[in-house]
Amino acid sequence: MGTWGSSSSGSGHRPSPPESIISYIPFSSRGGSLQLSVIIPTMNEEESIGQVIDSVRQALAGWDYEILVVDTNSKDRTREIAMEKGAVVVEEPRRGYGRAYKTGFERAKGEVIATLDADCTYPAEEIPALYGMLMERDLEFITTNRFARLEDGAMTAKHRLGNLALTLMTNVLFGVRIRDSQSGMWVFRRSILDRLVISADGMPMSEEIKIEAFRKARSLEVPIAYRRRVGEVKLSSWKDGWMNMRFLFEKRFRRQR
Ligand SMILES: Nc1nc2c(ncn2[C@@H]2O[C@H](COP(=O)(O)OP(=O)(O)OP(=O)(O)O)[C@@H](O)[C@H]2O)c(=O)[nH]1
Ligand SMILES: [Mg+2]
Repeated sequence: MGTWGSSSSGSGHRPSPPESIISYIPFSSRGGSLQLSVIIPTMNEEESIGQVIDSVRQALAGWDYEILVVDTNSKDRTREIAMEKGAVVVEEPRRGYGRAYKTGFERAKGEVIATLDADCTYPAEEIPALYGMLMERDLEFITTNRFARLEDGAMTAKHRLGNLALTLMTNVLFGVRIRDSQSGMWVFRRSILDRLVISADGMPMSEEIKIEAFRKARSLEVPIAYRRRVGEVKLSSWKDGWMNMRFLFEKRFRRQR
């Protein structure tokens, strides 16, 4: 099955035991299936989480789905609002965007998983079309390109430049062809997680899942609209940009997976 592992625990250490027996069951053969799991990672997103859940519900009326909100120590009303709106709240106290997704994947019951941020930037209304494309074209993984329809003010020039550099380097180092290596909206079959090696616990998980999927699964990048964020920015541009760049080199030259 897929290797989740946190980055590494030093030599001579025994691998830590799985958090639950469910970790032993391949993603491809887990029971209790739903059509779709929508996973939303959150950290202090009370201003926007309600609106994001509402837009997912509106888009998926009549579908057989669940919404998992994976929350890391929110000090505001994020968890309360998510519960009030009927989402399943999964508490993941360990920091990290990638960590939150790995925990969400372990809990997801959907045959297909859709992801998006809790900040109203991604178009939840496009989930059904992306799902349809996945099925009709017999794809396994779809990621999205935010640069296709970028709303005014949705991304600073600095972020745009950073994204461009990271995407270029991703393509050069891994021989893939994508336009937006940092998009956080993906729609994919849960079963492919058995094949993907996802080592990053932080923001680099976003580029890593695309690299893995584009190399190991039938994958496509699709244009979407991207909107201005609601609520406080969690990203530290220089620090996260640098970590993402460093991760690409480490994955390519050190980890050799
Ligand atoms: N559970 C969890 N969620 C996180 C963590 N870090 C970020 N998030 C969430 O992950 C999503 C992406 O984070 P953002 O701050 O929006 O990062 P970004 O989209 O790259 O940057 P913006 O352009 O500012 O939106 C948001 O919904 C955050 O609340 C974390 O450590 N744990
Ligand atoms: Mg965001």
